[in-house]
Amino acid sequence: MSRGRRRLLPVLALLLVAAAGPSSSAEAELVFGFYNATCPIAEGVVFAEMRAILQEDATLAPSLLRMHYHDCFVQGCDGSVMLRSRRGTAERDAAPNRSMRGFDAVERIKARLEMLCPLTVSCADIIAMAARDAVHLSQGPWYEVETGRRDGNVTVAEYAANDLAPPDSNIVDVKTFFSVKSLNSRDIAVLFGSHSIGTSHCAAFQKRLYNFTGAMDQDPTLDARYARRLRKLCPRAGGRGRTKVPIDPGSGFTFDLSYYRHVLATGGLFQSDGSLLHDASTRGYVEKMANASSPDEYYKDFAAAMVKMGRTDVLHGSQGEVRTTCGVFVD
Ligand code: HEM
Ligand SMILES: *[C@@H]1O[C@H](CO)[C@@H](O)[C@H](O)[C@H]1NC(C)=O
Ligand SMILES: *[C@@H]1O[C@H](CO)[C@@H](O)[C@H](O)[C@H]1NC(C)=O
Ligand SMILES: *[C@@H]1O[C@H](CO)[C@@H](O)[C@H](O)[C@H]1NC(C)=O
Ligand SMILES: *[C@@H]1O[C@H](CO)[C@@H](O)[C@H](O)[C@H]1NC(C)=O
Ligand SMILES: CC(=O)N[C@H]1CO[C@H](CO)[C@@H](O)[C@@H]1O
Repeated sequence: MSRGRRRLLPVLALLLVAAAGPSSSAEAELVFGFYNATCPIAEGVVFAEMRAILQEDATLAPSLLRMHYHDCFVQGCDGSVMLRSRRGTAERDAAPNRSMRGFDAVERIKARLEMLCPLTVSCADIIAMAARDAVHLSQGPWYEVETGRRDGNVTVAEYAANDLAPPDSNIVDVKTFFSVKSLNSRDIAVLFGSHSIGTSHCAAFQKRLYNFTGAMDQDPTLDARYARRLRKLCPRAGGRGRTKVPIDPGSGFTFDLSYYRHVLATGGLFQSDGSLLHDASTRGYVEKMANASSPDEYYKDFAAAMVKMGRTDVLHGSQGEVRTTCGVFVD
């Protein structure tokens, strides 16, 4: 699909949502402690499993945080990010998902919960709780997660390609993709702080280094010293494409404010990170958090934005289902 058409899709979706009246996220019926009565140990089990999982592989923390974002943006937070297709047509087969990890971790948590509370805790809720625990176990805040999501059984690869902003997005594109999900400029500035943890393959930002406008040039908004470092890590030929670099160099596994300092000083790793500087309101937030002496205010904002993102087009009540396995084959 051409770039132009791809960018139009969210705009069309936005018009449809506007025409249909209040978005379903406004009617979501999630609560804190949905499993209080039916599986009171649910949150504790997820946390204990997450701690064990991250002890074995600490690099899965950012992957599980990212999974919640991908789950929520593609067809709502309905666990469909986990579904599998033998024909390669599931969300997780789409280009933005190629670098996703953590599917086995979710399945491991699910298996444990099936032993303790069969057919009770949805995959979508497990992903939301795991994302929260991943942040907390990366020295970030702990916040209450709303629960009560049910799982969808539909997955369409094209939705992932259409609903997830590509890393070369400018701020106008980013705002379009997020407003379709009822998330505003402030939510964008706050949620992007998730890039305080985790890594990226060179492919996601290589164009900025070698062929920005198609004239074999470099992105002028990228700090020259940082660009030089990135060119060393990611040579033009791309190697075997497996190299990963921290999105927030220097503190890539600690959930902190250094992401904002990094973006302000260098223009960030992805164009979409740097794009925060090209809009007065998002830039204001970056500057504020880059200068903040304590992360407390950011932690509060982050918790609120995650709860809001976690309400995106959820299934609840008798909608959807609760499965025994998250990654079932749909075809
Ligand atoms: C315009 C929006 C966004 C874009 C373009 C974007 C793009 C990307 C890209 C390209 C990667 C690297 C993938 C790879 O090559 O391995 C990445 C990683 C990551 N993203 Fe985002 N992202 C966006 C928003 C978000 C949001 C809203 C969150 C969380 C709420 C998030 C959390 C993460 C995390 C934690 C990682 C690290 C994953 C890992 O280390 O496995 N991102 N993102
Ligand atoms: C579950 O228990 C917590 C802590 O007591 C409480 O804050 C929350 O409102 C309860 N939720 C439900 C749905 O009962
Ligand atoms: C640089 O970008 C232009 C325009 O997108 C493209 O035609 C050209 O093949 C690219 N060159 C290299 C070496 O990637
Ligand atoms: C934060 O620091 C930057 C650069 O050091 C400065 O330009 C900006 O005005 C500061 N913002 C606030 C809110 O203090
Ligand atoms: C998907 O879930 C709906 C209920 O939400 C159910 O009616 C339908 O039979 C399910 N389809 C499959 C293939 O499981
Ligand atoms: C983890 C995962 O399922 N990755 C898939 C992403 O998409 C590619 C290309 O379709 C698949 O080959 C991967 O298996």
